[in-house]
Amino acid sequence: MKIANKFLMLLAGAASLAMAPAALAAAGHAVPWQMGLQDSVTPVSDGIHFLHNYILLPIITFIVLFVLALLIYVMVKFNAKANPVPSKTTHNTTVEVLWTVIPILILVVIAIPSFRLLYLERDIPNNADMTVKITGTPAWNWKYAYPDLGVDSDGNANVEFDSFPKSEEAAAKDGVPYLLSADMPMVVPVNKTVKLIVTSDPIGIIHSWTIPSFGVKIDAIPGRLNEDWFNARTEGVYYGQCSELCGKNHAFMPIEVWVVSDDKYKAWSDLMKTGPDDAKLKEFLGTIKPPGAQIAQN
Ligand SMILES: [Cu+2]
Repeated sequence: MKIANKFLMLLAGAASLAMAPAALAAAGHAVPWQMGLQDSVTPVSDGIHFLHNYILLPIITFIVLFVLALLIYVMVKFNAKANPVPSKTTHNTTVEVLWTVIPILILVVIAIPSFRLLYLERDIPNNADMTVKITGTPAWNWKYAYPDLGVDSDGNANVEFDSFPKSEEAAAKDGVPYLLSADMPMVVPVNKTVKLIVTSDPIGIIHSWTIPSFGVKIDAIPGRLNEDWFNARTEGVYYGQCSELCGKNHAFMPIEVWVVSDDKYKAWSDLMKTGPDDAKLKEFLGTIKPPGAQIAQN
C-alpha cells in the first residue's frame, strides 16, 4: 500500500508538470524551447488543447509510469538470484480479462471527447460571416480569394491575390520569421466566423493549409473543395506552413494570416476592391499590421 501511495504521488507530480501552461507565449508561431502546443485563439484550438493537455497527456503519463513500475518490480522480484526456482504459472483469467477490458475503457474515455471535437471541427457553421477561398498552386504558393467582396460575370472573385514567401533579406529587414512570413497576408476580421473553401489548382498537387493557433489543418486537393472554419478572438499575426509533403518547394509556402479589427478589415477590403498596385497596397498594409507580439493566454 505504501508503494502504491508513493507511486500515486509521483504520478500526480508528473501530471502537473506535463499540464503546466507553457511559460513562453508564442507570437502566432513556435518559439525556441517552447513546450506544448502553440497558443490557442479559436474554439477548435481550445478543444485541441484540452484534449491534449488534460486527457491524452495524463493518460499516457500514467501508462508509461505504470509499465515502468511493473518492469522494475519484475526485474527486482523475479531475477535469477532473487527467484532461483521460477513458477510454472501460464494463465490467469482475472489478469487477462483486466488487461483486455481496461485498455478498452481507456480508449472509450479518449474517444468520447475526441469525437465531440471532431464534430466541432468538421461541422461548418451555417452562419459564417464571410468566406475565403484558398488555392494551393503548382508554383508552390497560396492564392486567396474573397467572393464576398464581389464576383465578376464568370463567378470569379474580384478580390484575389497570390501570397509568396518573403525572401530571407526582406524577412530579416522587417524583423519577421523567415519561411513563415508571406509577402501578402490573408486578412480577416476578429471575432468573425470565417468559412474556408480550400482546394488546389487542377493541374497541381496536394497541399495542406494550416494555422496551428486556429486548430485548422485542411488538405488542398486538385479538383476537390474542402471546407473548414475558424473564429479568432485575438488580433494578431498568425503563421503556418504547408503541411502536406508536396514537392521540391514544400518548405517555401508559408501561410500568414492577419486578424484585425472590423474597421481595419473594412479599410483593407475597400482598398482591395479598387485593385491597388503593389506599392500602394504594401504601404497600406503597414498601417493595419496587428501587433505580432504576445497573444492572450487562454
Ligand atoms: Cu505544399
